[in-house]
Amino acid sequence: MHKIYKTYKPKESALLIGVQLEGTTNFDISESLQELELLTNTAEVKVVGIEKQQKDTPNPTYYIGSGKAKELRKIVRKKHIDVIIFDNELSPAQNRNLSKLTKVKVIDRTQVILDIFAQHAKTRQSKIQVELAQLEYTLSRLKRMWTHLSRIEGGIGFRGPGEKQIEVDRRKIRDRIALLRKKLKEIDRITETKRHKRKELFSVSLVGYTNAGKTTILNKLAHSNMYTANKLFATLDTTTRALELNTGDNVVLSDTIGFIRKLPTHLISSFYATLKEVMEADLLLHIIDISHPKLYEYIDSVFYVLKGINADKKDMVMVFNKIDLLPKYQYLFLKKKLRIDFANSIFISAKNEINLEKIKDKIAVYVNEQKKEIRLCIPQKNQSLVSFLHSNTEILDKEYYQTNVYLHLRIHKKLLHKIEHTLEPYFIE
Ligand SMILES: Nc1nc2c(ncn2[C@@H]2O[C@H](COP(=O)(O)OP(=O)(O)OP(=O)(O)O)[C@@H](O)[C@H]2O)c(=O)[nH]1
Ligand SMILES: [Mg+2]
Repeated sequence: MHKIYKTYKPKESALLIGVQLEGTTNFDISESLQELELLTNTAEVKVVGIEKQQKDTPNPTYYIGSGKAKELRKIVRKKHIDVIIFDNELSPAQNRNLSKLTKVKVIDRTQVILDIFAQHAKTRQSKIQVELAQLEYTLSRLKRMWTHLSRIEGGIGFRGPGEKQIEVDRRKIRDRIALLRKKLKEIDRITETKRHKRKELFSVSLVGYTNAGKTTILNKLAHSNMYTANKLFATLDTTTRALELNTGDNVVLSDTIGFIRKLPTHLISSFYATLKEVMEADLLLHIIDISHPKLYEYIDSVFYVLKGINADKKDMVMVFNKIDLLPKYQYLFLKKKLRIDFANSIFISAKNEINLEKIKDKIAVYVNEQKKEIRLCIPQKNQSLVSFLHSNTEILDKEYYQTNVYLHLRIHKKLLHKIEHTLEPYFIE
């Protein structure tokens, strides 16, 4: 049994706070707060107020100025706020001082994200990964002199092993982390065997900002029925489906967890196993919601996360999705600009099934690059090999002569590598 806490207090009321520090613009902070609001809603907590403050440097006691902190106390009472959510990262001391002053719990963006993950974790693997991320987060806070949060109970930010963690000492947390890592390794060993079986197939991974439409694309292309939602982090587990291209080639297509700005590092490291599919992919399809005003920043955040897992140099196709949401002329204008900025791009609507075939054709181009032409002379009596080659390679030419069959074919390099020893006696070029 995992300690992820699944029953939550729905409809807690939250007050969001963002501080505009030196070097950030008012637009940046508004945009970031808007996303925090979406995250908070996804965590099923109601946002009843948003406060902004401009400050050159954070106040050591409260992060915000002390006048503003007292003002918060009044707002909390007046609007019956249950939780204050900071867009900026507070030190444990600032957090404690603020919750003492306002008498409600104070959490930050990372905790909201961890909370959503706790709610969305369905499989054993993702549950362990979420618990691991929560513990790593707590441990890093403990290191920064967390004492305790008395009288503050449950709800957002304190789901999962939350309350218990605070009581147990660091040693226990470390032991638990070690145990979870071991469990993950075991699961990874099993999935690794499955992955190994698929290794000869070309693998394509869908990556992108959360809510861009990755799962919808997988469902449409591979005729599957995975959960999609207008929510952040609807998908936490990696799903893999077979996909047949128009050339007759089979590839594997996998969908995984979405990325977000300021994705907590604990999450990236905990979800390492889930992201393995991305790290080992032959091709990445980077899915972008073209209708989002901040699409360039979203693209940057995705590259940032990819870099963190060493996958930013892989072959990549930019897939701009949701073109149905843009007015025609805005779409045409944007498309022209995006084509200049990203040479390798396609424009689709997964929902309305526009240009989905282009994705398959694009994958086929990459698959073709990975193929090699070879010529073989095989004895006709080796029928099983000949028919295997017929169904798994592209036959360019075939000729029977005496007791042999001559084959000129195009074979995937991975498959060639795998069966090279079998073909060895028959190579003629
Ligand atoms: N209008 C429109 N909506 C779309 C399109 N593609 C996906 N959506 C919607 O966008 C929302 C998110 O889609 P998902 O497929 O769940 O997105 P995702 O990238 O898998 O998101 P996460 O798993 O949360 O990271 C859903 O409500 C979809 O119905 C599209 O082409 N047009
Ligand atoms: Mg998804």
